[in-house]
Amino acid sequence: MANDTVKIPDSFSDARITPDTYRQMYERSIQDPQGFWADEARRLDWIAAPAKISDVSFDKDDLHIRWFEDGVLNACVNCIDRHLETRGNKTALIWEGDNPAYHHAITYRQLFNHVCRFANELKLIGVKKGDRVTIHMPMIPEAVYAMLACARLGAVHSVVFGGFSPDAIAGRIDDCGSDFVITADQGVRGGKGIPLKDNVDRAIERANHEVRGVLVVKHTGAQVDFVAGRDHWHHELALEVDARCEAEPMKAEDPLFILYTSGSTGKPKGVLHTTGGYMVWAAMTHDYTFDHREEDVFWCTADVGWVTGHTYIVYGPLANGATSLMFEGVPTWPGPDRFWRVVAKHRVTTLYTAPTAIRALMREGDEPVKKHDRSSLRLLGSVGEPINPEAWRWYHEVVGEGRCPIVDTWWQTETGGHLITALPGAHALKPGAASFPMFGIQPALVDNEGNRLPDEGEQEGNLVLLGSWPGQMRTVYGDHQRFYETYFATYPGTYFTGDGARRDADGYWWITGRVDDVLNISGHRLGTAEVESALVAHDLVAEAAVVGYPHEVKGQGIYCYVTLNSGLVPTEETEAALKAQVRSEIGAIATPDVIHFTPSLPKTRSGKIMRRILRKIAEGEFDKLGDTSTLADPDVVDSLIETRREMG
Ligand code: 6R9
Repeated sequence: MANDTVKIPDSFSDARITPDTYRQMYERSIQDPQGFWADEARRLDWIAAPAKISDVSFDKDDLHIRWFEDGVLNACVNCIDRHLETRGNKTALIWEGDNPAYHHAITYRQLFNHVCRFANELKLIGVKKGDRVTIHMPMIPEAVYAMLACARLGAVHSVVFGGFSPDAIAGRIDDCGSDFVITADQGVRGGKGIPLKDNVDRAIERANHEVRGVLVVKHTGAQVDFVAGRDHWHHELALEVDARCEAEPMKAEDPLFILYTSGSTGKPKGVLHTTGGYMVWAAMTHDYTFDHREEDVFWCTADVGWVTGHTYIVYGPLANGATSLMFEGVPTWPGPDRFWRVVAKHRVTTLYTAPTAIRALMREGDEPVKKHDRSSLRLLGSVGEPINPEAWRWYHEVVGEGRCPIVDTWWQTETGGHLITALPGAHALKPGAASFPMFGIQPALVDNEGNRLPDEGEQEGNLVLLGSWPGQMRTVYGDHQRFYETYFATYPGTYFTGDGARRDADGYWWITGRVDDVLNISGHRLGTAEVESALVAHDLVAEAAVVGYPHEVKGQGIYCYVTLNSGLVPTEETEAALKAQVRSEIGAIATPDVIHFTPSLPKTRSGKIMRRILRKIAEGEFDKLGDTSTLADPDVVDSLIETRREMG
């Protein structure tokens, strides 16, 4: 089932990238990178066009990555000013509030005014080029104004997701030494208030680094404390500034932003992206992957606190003069049909979301989807984790009415934008396959000893990338040594992704999951994602997470956490049926040892399942769960432990 393909629909026969153009452009991007990237760089407006294309070394003693080094540009100008002449009255942002009654559109001209004012306010409180500015905001247009205002001044933003705790914010303020914070009184999600300003206050108290200025956006009007001299209302400063602000000319390799992301060890890393290369990558991938058309309404459902929000709500779409939809709420509030109401209301053409959301919505059945008009949709996207074929098919058949291709985009915070993805007019689709490399990307596989696996035929191994691409992160902020150790020490000379992958006989790439999640059952390698996909393919199952645990005979056993569709009560029959399901989908070797039914799984606020915790619970090491502060709902853990104890 996972291997049948879905042909390129006729509606994409005139796509930007066809099978032939893909082949030609990919070939050129590898054979003539200078020429290819010089051409792609022209999609931006440069103050000084770059003559030097790249200067890269992954060597231990000389690790450096530079693209378009002698070019000069401003990212904000590329997202706004250059569109004013032809797209001044075009909608840049559509904002859909948590409350479905609230929504509005912001044109490029209005965006220009808002961002310039915001930038002038930042100047007023002392922000200068090169300063780090922490942004802790709800999903409101002011979050975008804040990011672009920083970019306009050459200040480096560090967006910290609105769901993070005061401790997490404090750690990030300290790590990059940010003197300024931009926040709002409150956020709202699913009708509930989130005390952002209070959290920032507590973070500043706990941080070692002294924060000099806080700019606060009034959103809900909730009562908040103010520290005189430090805190400023945005709407008050807005009265004192004008709506024009010169943009700072930036060198291509000047930093654009820092974004913190978790690794397998240590505290979160500050991933640093610079201006020229990142902007080329954001604009190019948004354009090609989503076959961007002028009249598109592009909805990326991520939060701007994650890289997906940075690249595909803000920088990519706006660099291309697109209409980008920004949603404050959650998929199932006030009802299970919220997503589809938004699609119908704003005539969304391109929907880009995560498998975890798709599975949650799938649980609600087809009716909430089908009662809304989805005729505007032409393309669907997936990001964040491997998508199981079952969810893929539902997304394709029910949501997209079988009309809309799905681009399954594999990439990372570190990569800036898509690296392996299907292109809707270029590739027949295989459900669950990330498919083919983006231009300039050379994926390769290595075994655990670091040996390159052949570039021909079916292979599975650790995914590395040969060479650089413009959107690649440049360093771990303040810790270049860690940058080397994390990504270049494992398989010297290559960038190690931390993911496992399989290339099938047709050359399609399948991401098998983080290699730290790979199971070894009686000496056989098995992707946790494969087992999960088999479980989720069962009619009764909504979601599953699989981890390894020590097993006397087999080395590792397979421990499956399973959430059934709403309203179902697990029985012995269910358990037997699921084991049989996995056995029949993969083979006897993959038969689950333990099935642990649970009403929900421990997830980060971005929806990633926290496997580290699941592994510890499976191992019975309840006192070694580590940091659970980033969980969306910490109570889940207690109930998992209780059930685990009962299971013995
Ligand atoms: C963009 C983003 C990166 C990790 C990555 C991989 C997983 C992301 C995926 C995918 C399979 C996809 N991942 N997209 N796995 N198919 N389409 O999510 O960045 O939060 O840094 O996570 O997510 O394991 O290594 P980030």
